[in-house]
Amino acid sequence: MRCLALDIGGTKIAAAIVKNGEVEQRQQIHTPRENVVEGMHQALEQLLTHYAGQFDYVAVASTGIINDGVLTALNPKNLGGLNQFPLKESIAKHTDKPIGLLNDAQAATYAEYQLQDSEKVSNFVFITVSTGVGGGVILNQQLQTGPKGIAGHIGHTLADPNGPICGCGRRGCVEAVAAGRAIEAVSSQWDDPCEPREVFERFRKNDEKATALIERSAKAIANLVANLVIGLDVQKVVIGGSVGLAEGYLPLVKRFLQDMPAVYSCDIESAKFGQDAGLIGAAYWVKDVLLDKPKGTIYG
Ligand code: ADP
Ligand code: BMX
Ligand code: ZN
Repeated sequence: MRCLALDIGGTKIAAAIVKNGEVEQRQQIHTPRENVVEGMHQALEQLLTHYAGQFDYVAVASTGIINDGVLTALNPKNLGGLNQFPLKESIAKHTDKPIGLLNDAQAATYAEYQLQDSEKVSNFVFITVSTGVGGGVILNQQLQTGPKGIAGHIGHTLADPNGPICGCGRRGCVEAVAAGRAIEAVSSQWDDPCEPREVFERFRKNDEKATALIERSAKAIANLVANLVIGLDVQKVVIGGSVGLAEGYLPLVKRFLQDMPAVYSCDIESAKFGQDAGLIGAAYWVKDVLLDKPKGTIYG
């Protein structure tokens, strides 16, 4: 079966044909930042038209809470203010093939868990540190999507009660402290402003301000990992997203975790599928859970 996989993030939309876990014809466009509703409809039309006739089903991994085919932004600021979007309906205008959807981090979790030895690792978490901070949780070898698709939104647990207000409305979320946009919110105000990519370059050259900013992010993620270990007995965490995969980031998270008592520790690795985890995971999940499901089975 050939899958048209789409991965819609706050910064970029990736698309590819995925067949037997292999990614072909990958392309990437910017997530619309202005006229976001119309922009999203147009981006989807453009991608569906481009791949027309080349797939048997569509699998979408998207930022936001994905429930009943609708995208609800928990943090609308990550999507230029887009709050509610009829994702499935918009895609269905351009294809009569089956369409399945789930949250982007849940999808990446599903992909990365395929690479684990499920006998040894039954409780597993994936964290993306990207535009926002997303997550997916596997408990007893099963991906948790939750009754409303919310499960895994661990970027909106508390990092700092006195921290910045998050785009979701709560104060001090992990996302408001650790995400790419959180780093940018600070670095764009410097006398010598720069984007997160450049903050990382300065951090690697031991620039003091850049190091403090990256450390603030990594410390929040280390504390998030510790909370998951102690709350859910998570055995392994995989980290992805452009910030999470940036050189020097993971060693910092590990270092902060090692500073804590041993009971809070677990294995941490970077995403083996890298930037393709969402595409591959969506393709597998939609096939396994929606298309191949035994008749009469009801999922989320
Ligand atoms: P998305 O959130 O759309 O899935 P990414 O995983 O690429 O996309 O995350 C985007 C965020 O990562 C942005 O805040 C951006 O500034 C930041 N970013 C992009 N490239 C890098 C890099 N090489 N190093 C560090 N941060 C990066
Ligand atoms: C936000 C939230 C999550 C998402 C996470 C990572 C929105 C629009 N998104 O916490 O659903 O999984 O960001 O998303 O509320 P990304 O865009 O950084 O990949
Ligand atoms: Zn939040």
